[in-house]
Amino acid sequence: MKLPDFYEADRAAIEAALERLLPSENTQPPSIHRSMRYSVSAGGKRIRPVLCMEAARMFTQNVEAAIHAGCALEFIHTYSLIHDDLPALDNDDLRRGKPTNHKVFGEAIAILAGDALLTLAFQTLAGAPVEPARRARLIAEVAAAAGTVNGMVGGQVADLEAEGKPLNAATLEYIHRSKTAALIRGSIVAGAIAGGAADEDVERLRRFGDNIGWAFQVVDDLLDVEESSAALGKTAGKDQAQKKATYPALYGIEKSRAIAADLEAKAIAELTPYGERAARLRQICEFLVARRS
Ligand code: GRG
Repeated sequence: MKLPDFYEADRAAIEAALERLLPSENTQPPSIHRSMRYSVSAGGKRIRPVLCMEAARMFTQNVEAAIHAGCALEFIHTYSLIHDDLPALDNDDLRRGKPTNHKVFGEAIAILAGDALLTLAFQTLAGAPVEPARRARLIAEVAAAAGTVNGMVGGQVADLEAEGKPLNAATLEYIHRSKTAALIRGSIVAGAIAGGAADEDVERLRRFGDNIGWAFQVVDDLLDVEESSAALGKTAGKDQAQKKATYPALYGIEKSRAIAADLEAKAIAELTPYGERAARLRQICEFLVARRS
């Protein structure tokens, strides 16, 4: 589906900033910098940084700090994909339409590239051009989103431990809200903080982010069933093969679609007080739920 023009413009600003922030390929030791650049530049949708920028734009014209935060979030997201693809986790060969990082650089460098991207994320946040108190809040929010307490790593652990076991709704909800929604919610909250939002707005956007991030993973589950590996740029049909905890597995396709639509509606309802100011965030929601990859 065609992305709105503003999305492409945000994405171009993010690509340029990622390029500036990553050490060049010939910086010593070159192997790790090649490996980091390979996965970051393999062509993701850049959803997290675009959400971060657009959340900030609701409160300010100056989105420089949000671009820093967005790049940090994209570094963390990319680290999670590299590690998730490793033989010890999902053991996958294809990501973003290319061979996975460990297939190209070997497992040791792939592990270290993930570690290095996580570290670079916090270095990037520490350099965000925003007053120190907000910078500290950005660091805390992003760390929590990526961490173990209702965050990405906690969700990933629950996901691994649920494999092959009988499904239940509460565990499935915890996995999706932690593994995936936490970083999406964190991107939106970071954007609001970087943009100077009042506390009440930060909390409203947190609820928005939780619901749209959760919907995003329900849609991801549906795409794994409905789309081909070529369309997704990653191996399709793996969830069922690995007996993963997914919405289609527990509720079936139709009900899962209805759940995603309901979560999208709940997310969009949080934007009501902002009227036209939130038009772009609404458009991104539509794209996230209707996407085919
Ligand atoms: C710490 C050893 C270790 C591993 C970490 C935390 C983790 C492994 C993995 C994160 C879990 C994960 C991969 C969740 C899936 C989230 C998801 C739907 C990813 C795909 O996001 P898109 O569609 O991808 O935004 P692109 O490629 O477009 O950026």
